[in-house]
Amino acid sequence: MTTSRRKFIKISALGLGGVAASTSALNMFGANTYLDDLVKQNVATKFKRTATYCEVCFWKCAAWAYTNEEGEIIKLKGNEIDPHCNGRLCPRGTGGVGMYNDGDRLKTPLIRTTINGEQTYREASWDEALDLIASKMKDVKSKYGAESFALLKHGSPGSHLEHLFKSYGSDTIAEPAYAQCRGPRETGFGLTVGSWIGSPEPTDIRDTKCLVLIGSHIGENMHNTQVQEMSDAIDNGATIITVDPRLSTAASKSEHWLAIKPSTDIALLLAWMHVLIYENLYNKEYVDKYGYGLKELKEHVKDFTPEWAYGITTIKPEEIRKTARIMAAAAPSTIIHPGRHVVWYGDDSQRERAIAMLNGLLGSWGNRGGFYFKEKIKIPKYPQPAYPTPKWGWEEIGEKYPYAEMGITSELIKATIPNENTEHPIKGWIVAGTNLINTVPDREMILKAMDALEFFVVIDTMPMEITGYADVVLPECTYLERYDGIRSATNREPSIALRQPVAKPKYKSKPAWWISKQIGERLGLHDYFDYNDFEDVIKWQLNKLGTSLDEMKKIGVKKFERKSGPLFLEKGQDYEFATNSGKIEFYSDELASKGFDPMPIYTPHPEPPQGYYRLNYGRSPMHTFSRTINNPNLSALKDTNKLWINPKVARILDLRNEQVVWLENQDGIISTFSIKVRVTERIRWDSVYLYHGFGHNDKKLTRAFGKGISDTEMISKVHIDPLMGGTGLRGNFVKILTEDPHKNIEI
Ligand SMILES: Nc1nc2c(c(=O)[nH]1)N[C@H]1C(S)=C(S)[C@@H](COP(=O)(O)OP(=O)(O)OC[C@H]3O[C@@H](n4cnc5c(=O)[nH]c(N)nc54)[C@H](O)[C@@H]3O)O[C@H]1N2
Ligand SMILES: Nc1nc2c(c(=O)[nH]1)N[C@H]1C(S)=C(S)[C@@H](COP(=O)(O)OP(=O)(O)OC[C@H]3O[C@@H](n4cnc5c(=O)[nH]c(N)nc54)[C@H](O)[C@@H]3O)O[C@H]1N2
Ligand code: SF4
Ligand SMILES: [Mo]
Repeated sequence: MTTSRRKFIKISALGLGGVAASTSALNMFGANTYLDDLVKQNVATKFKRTATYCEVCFWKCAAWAYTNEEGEIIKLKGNEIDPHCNGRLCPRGTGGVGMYNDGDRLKTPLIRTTINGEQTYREASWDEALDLIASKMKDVKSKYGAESFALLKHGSPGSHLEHLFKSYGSDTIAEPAYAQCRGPRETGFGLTVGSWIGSPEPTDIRDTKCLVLIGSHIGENMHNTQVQEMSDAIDNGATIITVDPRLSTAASKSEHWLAIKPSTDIALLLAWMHVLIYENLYNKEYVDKYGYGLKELKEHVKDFTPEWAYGITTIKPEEIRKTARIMAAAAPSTIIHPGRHVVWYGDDSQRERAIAMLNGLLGSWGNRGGFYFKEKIKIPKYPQPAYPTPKWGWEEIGEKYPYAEMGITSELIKATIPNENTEHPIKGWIVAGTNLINTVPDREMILKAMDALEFFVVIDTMPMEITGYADVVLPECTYLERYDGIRSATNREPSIALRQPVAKPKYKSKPAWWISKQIGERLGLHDYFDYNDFEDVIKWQLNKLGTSLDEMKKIGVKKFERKSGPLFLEKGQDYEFATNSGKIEFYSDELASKGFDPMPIYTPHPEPPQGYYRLNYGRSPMHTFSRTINNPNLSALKDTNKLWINPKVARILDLRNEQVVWLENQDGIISTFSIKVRVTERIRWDSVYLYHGFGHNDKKLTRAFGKGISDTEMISKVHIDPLMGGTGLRGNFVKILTEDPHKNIEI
């Protein structure tokens, strides 16, 4: 093992982490060493530590927040016993305190008003804003039914609002973490092994011998324990195989980087299955016992040889064979990682199914070094009446997708635009914790929908793009200033974590639980909010769980014993998978009966027209989506994105490093802002690449405004997954403009 490999994406105990930690990162996190020095000098007792969990992304790492005598938050540190972080926060998590300190935060409720013919916001009191919202919700309910008020949400605030909506009678609810994120993988794995992957993923990376990443860029995708476990796996000699058209950080640390032609992954997956089956390398004992439909699969992949796949994927046949043999040799301690943001080309549930099937052939599901059987603690429900049953909800609106198991954001938005279906009108929205403008593709559609709304509320911490369209804007306080629901997530062993206020809410901001309760009471829903403070709810729940708020304040995280049985299958154990056949389904009768392909097939996708390049995007290690770009700590580490261009393309177009360019997509959409070029071999010549989340166009974001290009702005075409409605985002093409297209136009 070389040292450079060992250094791979370690998240250090100080929270300074990541491959991309630069000198400026070191300076920036220098603030933490101050505290550590004090701890060493034994004066740390002056600092108070308060338990919380991070909200900078959805891994929800449990943390200790240290405050000084003035009550200022000095530092965030991972909770040592937390299985989500093992005592280490990623750089974004450490920088979370910047969310609290950001002077650009929303400070007071705002109500849209017109002054001298100009629309603007005026400051309002909480009472006025809440009264207005409640009266509009009553209005919509009496005119159209509660169902016509929709909730678009993400993250912790979403659950409080969801409770309000369900009490009020609406299940017209959706979140981008489904149809713009992981939906297809839940469908693909659900149909094949009978289980959602969920979050955190039940991948036993720390004990794996072979980890295969299909466009999953762990290391830039900073999901904490996965990065840590991958680093350990590399130290322990695991083989990493990365399939990515870009030399991602993970790819650069891999023994095998397969620089696949974008959109052709299913062909590779089929060829791998061909090799495993026809070279008799699959896990025969496991497949005989737990598999269903191998015979059909064998016939199906007969002609999908590595030579066939080579013509499609550009990956050499010997490379396909070699990597298949490596996976088989390591099996069942092999993981073909499901990925997470998997809405790519519209056939995503089928690609995920192919991934699940490969894992099945290798015997990875339920085996050490593969996938473990996850478990979580059910949080007892605080006493309340049953929710009313809505007449319709997210399932009834828009196009129907048989395997959609949650609301589809884009369908809900589309259905808001007045259409011939008058049965399910959507007239009001509350948007909480999601910046739809930078999150959901097809901006024109979103603008039209917002235009058609009778009433529109946004609950956010920051003046993001979406807030500018609302009738009422409510400032939520940050996660460091509030209680939220007890964290309970699946893991190797169940655990819970506490979030409580570390500091008093700044300005006039308030927590989402309070906002929901206030609106609920104004709607006469007192019985659903039968507590004074959310603390009461948490206290009650913790007592039911055999602990207490006092104990949780001391420990932050509590682990529980597993009750569902061992982590892995015993040798020869009888086991029923939660599929129709009770087995891992290589062939799906269920899909066939609904008119879908019972086994995945490869279909070619549109290619970039002459002069255009495929728009590829991904995660910046120092940021979460668009939400952290303005964060003072994190923008100091990375304040803009760049456009990665292959040297061949740079030569053809005569582009240099740092040159300023603009983008125009296949539908003639031109980027609002410019971006600097980064010429690099790390991206294929048929694509360009940029980090997601940049290109903010709200001037109130003083650090983020106008920095870089928003990938979302360039995505106007979506390829919809016919199984579950996911919006494939990777079929957009851009050309590079070297002249300012906005000359003489003020933005
Ligand atoms: N083009 C493109 N689109 C994508 C993706 C992509 O890579 N490219 N990724 C997709 C994926 S995987 C996902 S999961 C989604 C994510 O989608 P979103 O979660 O919508 O992503 P953000 O843009 O970060 O928007 C979060 C919003 O919540 C606000 N916020 C942050 N903390 C709080 C809080 O505590 N309370 C409240 N009320 N608001 C808060 C932020 O200020 C911000 O406005 O985006 C999807 N969309
Ligand atoms: N730092 C950071 N970490 C995050 C987040 C964040 O905002 N910031 N968000 C979190 C969330 S909610 C999610 S869903 C995950 C998403 O994280 P992942 O699921 O790991 O990543 P994606 O964004 O889907 O993948 C981007 C990679 O896919 C490659 N790619 C593009 N096209 C193709 C193709 O056709 N085939 C193949 N094989 N590869 C392709 C790109 O080159 C890039 O390397 O990240 C999570 N972690
Ligand atoms: S992975 Fe990082 S940003 Fe996400 S919850 Fe953990 S510390 Fe916070
Ligand atoms: Mo996501």
